[in-house]
Amino acid sequence: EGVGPQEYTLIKMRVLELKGKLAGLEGQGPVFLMAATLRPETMYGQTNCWALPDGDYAAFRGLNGEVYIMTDRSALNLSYQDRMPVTGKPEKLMDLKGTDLLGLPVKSPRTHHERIYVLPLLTILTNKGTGIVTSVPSDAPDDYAALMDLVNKPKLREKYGILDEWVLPYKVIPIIDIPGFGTAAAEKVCLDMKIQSQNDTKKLAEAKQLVYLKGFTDGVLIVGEYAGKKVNEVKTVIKNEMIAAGDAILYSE
Ligand code: A2H
Repeated sequence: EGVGPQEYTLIKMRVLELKGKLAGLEGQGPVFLMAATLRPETMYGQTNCWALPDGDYAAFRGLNGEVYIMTDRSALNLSYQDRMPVTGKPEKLMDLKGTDLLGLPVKSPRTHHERIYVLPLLTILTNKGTGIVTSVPSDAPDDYAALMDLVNKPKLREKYGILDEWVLPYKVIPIIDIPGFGTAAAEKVCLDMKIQSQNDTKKLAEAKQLVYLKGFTDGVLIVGEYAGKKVNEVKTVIKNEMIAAGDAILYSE
């Protein structure tokens, strides 16, 4: 953990169908899950989005008549960063549990698939970021391990009411070449280290260290308009483009 604030990019994932409890948001404007990431340049490789089933979330009035879904804590922080209509007073439209979010189809910027689904990640901390996490199994060991849990364990899918078609068609998408690690570094490291599940936290911490550093210093994008460029040269450019396009906002804590 560093000293001083951490800056995240919040990726705005548009909810495509207001199902279940979210039907109550009909007519309130476009609804977005606000996923906190340190790696905005990896959005090309998203296969799904994560929420904590037991987590407490809520829908808030965002900027430009939009609706943001995130935790209370992150909404309050964001309002003090002048990225909510009223400073220090987020307007809550409804309370939500993570289970209300599971199975929602979302459209996410720079993502290969037109729709990806919200799936359960059990290791999400609600005191960090927004509690919503974007999943890039090619480059994030946590994401790879959690996706494999769902792919390989029908009982786990059943427990959370996750349909096969929300999970099984979504394969790892190679997006960054890291010399020595190949084009799906997180998958390689998880297989090499024989990581068995998302709960293998000790090994996952090591795996993350490995890929994260290497990916940033030596990684080369192999997809999108910056294919052939080094990650550390285009990360900020991609982040700023998404912000300018209204697809992302900054958030610090
Ligand atoms: B990263 P740090 Cl491709 N609980 O985004 C658990 N994990 C969370 C979280 C929460 N509340 N909020 C965000 N995160 C994840 C992409 C990514 C990330 C890649 C590679 C590495 C990576 C796609 N998932 O993070 O503790 C998010 O996953 C490696 C550190 O603030 C976010 O960035 O350092 C990262 O953890 C923030 O973790």
